[in-house]
Amino acid sequence: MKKSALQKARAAYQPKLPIALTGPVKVVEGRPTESVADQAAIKALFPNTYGLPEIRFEKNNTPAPGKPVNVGVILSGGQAPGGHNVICGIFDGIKKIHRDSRLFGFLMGPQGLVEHRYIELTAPIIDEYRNTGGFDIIGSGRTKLEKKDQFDKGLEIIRELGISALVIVGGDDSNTNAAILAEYYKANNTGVQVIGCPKTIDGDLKNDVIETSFGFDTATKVYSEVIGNIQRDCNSAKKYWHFIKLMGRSASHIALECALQTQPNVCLISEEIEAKNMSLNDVVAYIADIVATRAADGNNFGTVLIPEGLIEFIPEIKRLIGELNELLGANKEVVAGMSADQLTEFIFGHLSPESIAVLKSLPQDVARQLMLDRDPHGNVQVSLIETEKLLSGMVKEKLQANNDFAACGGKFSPLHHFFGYEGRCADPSNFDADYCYALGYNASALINAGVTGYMSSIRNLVKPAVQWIPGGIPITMMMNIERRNAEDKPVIQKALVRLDGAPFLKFAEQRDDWSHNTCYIYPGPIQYFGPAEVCDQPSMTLKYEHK
Ligand code: FBP
Repeated sequence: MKKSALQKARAAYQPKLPIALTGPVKVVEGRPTESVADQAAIKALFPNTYGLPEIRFEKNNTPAPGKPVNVGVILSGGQAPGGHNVICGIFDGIKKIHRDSRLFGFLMGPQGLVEHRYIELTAPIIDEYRNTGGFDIIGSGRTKLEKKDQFDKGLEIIRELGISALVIVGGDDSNTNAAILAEYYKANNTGVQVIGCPKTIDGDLKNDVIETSFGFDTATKVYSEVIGNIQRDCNSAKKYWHFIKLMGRSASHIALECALQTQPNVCLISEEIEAKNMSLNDVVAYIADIVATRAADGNNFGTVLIPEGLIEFIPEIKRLIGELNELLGANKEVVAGMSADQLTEFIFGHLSPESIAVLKSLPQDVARQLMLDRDPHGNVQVSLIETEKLLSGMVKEKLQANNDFAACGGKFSPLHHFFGYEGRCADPSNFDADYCYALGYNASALINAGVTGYMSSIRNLVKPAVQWIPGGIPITMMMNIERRNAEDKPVIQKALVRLDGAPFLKFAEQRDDWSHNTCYIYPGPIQYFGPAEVCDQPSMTLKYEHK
């Protein structure tokens, strides 16, 4: 693989490890845990992996000789910067335990395990990928690992390769599946451990014990750089309104973090819109009002950040999606072979009159996406819905009906952007490079400790990396029961933006100033080499949450 000069220099970067992981470790067990909600139901579903204690690793001065271990790794779901370093960390960790340990990578996500497609990850391969972005070392996929025949098929190759532990690197859905797999392998006395790693740029896999998922830091820094560049352009020409949709699925963490980094004129937070019960019209009126006020001050330009999941949080659309999920989930067999037209007719024949009215009020392509496009986990594919165009079109209509806007010579020229894929495979920031390497290295310590059903956890992340605290969290501890596709399912609770949390409150106290005055910040590109205050800073979300 040909490398750029930066990549060559970057390959030599040695990620920092928490001090506790720099030598042999001892396991310190905490108290038994409970799931975040629905304790009885989760306990009944996970009789072998429920209630396990949290684990912390401390430095051990008496090294214990390790045995060789064969480990399998799977990258699951959307790409996130730093995934390669998780794999490098696992590799270095198991080699440290014993030099004859081996690492196998299953290709293109969980399906690789089921279909027995894999490669052995040897030192020359690993060295090619240190500190690089992307998941291309083994590829990723969104297959849902949830059925007994998939688990049994996986076990065949696990046995053939002498694998005793599997590391699943994924978001909330993939780690939910990791917990189910861990329970199944434990219940059947297979001796195969399953360890999860918290990945997703969306930042929604976090809680009291997992401070952040990896990839969020780099992705938001990449988007903030580009938003900053747009704002500088916008402030130079003073003629466009930029509507910028940002990835992040349901949660608005990415939009909020980018707003804190760049201070745009408008940033919508889906969770707030739902809490205030704002209709689509209310949201449009809010933006149009800011556009008109800025126009009255002679500022016919600005920036609007839109979280990609916004549409799901507008109460009338949320109700519609809920009804669609129930309807399609309860009629899986009936709708299975239907053409798009037949399905549309079926849906219109069964929805409530209110939801039909909402569906009809939406542009045709948006209505179609809500009805027909779902990912394998049943999620609406919000990244495909052009909310930025929907909103700017409606804002334009509202402004045309506003005489004051015309009277002050207001012009409204919107431009549209969607930032998502641009940031998911960027070379990891120093934070993500260190965090991911530590997560992987720590996963090898969990394997060596003989546990299963745990998520690799590194805490104290606002401190320098050497002070980070490594350990493991039972995945069942993060679970509750939720309605998915017309069924009650055990799932890891998704972390949405908390309206009483420090990052949102910080934003809320400043946003009026940002709307009416022009207070843009231009963060510039990620710096990999240089002073720690420029290169080694965690996200603002993490700083405010753990101050
Ligand atoms: P994960 O939750 O699997 O990490 O994926 C996150 C994400 O990047 C979302 O922000 C986005 O909505 C989705 O993936 C896009 O999916 P795809 O890569 O399948 O287009």
